[in-house]
Amino acid sequence: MGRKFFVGGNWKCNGTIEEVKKIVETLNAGQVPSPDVVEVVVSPPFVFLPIVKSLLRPEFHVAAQNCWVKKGGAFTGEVSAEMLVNLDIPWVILGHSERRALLGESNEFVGDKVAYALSKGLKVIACIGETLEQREAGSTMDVVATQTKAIAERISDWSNVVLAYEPVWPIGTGKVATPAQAQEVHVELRKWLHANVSPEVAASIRIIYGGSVSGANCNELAANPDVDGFLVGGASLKVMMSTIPLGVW
Ligand code: G2H
Repeated sequence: MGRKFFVGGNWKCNGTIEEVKKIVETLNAGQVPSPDVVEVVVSPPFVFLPIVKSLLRPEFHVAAQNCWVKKGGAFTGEVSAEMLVNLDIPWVILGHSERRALLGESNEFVGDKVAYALSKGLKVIACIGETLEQREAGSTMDVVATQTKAIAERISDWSNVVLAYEPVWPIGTGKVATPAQAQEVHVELRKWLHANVSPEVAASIRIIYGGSVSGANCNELAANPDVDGFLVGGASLKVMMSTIPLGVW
């Protein structure tokens, strides 16, 4: 069976209740193919998850942008996987480069988070990607393989994981990776998974691209056979998701 196209909107730390309602309204009015063809998931900040979930059309789903690495308790400021499950939030984004860079989340910590979230029944959008220095040093594949390995060492079932390849240098910069650059890394990631996890996982896992995706570049990116969707940041706030889908499916 083919891999279902996945479009995620990562709203990051943005929005007011009024803005969030407006985005949801536009999304709900969008012309989107059946959920059998495309999966749409939006990721508002924690505080807006319940309202977005309650207002969003039922075939669209929500994702948290993070969760704690283990069972909740005395961890001030954190939100546990159990809480997300309790609120019926099906997805969580883990390992985003902004958290890796700004909050010092290591590969191992992200791997632990992915394993714990999956063990609680959440589906995970696991982010990986290299910095500009790493790309220029020719170590892109080493970096993303090491990040993926830290996850692979901790989980055995990949069926609830979407891998988001998000090179750091095009994030929020408008400097999108070329379709060929995205395809190249996605292919290498599939080869890595084939050799180190299993041929089945390599063939079935959705590898999506993130980093300045917009209405202007999504068609070209999506034309690559190994690009199974997008994680869209800035442009999803401009309600681009109501137009992206029309281009890519
Ligand atoms: C990468 C992406 C969404 P943007 O962070 O995760 O954001 O599309 O703004 O580069």
